[in-house]
Amino acid sequence: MMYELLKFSVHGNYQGKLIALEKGDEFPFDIKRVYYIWGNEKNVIRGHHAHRKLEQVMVCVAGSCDFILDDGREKVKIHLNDPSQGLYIKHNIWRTFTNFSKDCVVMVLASEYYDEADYIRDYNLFLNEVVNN
Ligand code: T46
Repeated sequence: MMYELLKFSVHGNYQGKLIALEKGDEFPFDIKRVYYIWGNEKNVIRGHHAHRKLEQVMVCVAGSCDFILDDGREKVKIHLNDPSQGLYIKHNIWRTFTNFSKDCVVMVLASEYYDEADYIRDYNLFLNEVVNN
């Protein structure tokens, strides 16, 4: 399976809404790192890489964008526009993301600390390393 869409429980009342994420039934791993991405022009294409080990959950906390995932055999496009939804991507999946709304903020929860050696940034290397082995 290339990805899972996680649905988070929302605590809501007259004040507004709140989501809390911690490892357990609703969240798959211990979070070691959080980063967020915003201020992208609509048609910018980010990503263009896979990870050897890292697992991540992407949450579009404001606005919307599209993730395109590729396991070397097929591609899928997932539209994110709901802060109560998390896109869970395990390792060995090539990803790009684009089609950013002006107000888009993507928060990413990661299973590992930042490590450039974990990135596969060459598509042919990805195919050789991941798909053909
Ligand atoms: C991913 C997608 C969704 C750091 O110094 N620390 C970090 O934790 C991260 C994520 C990045 N950086 C530096 C490395 C680059 O100089 O920030 C710069 C931009 O990173 P990158 O070009 O990898 O950004 P994206 O948007 O292409 O990819 C990022 C994540 O790197 C990646 O894991 O899955 O967001």
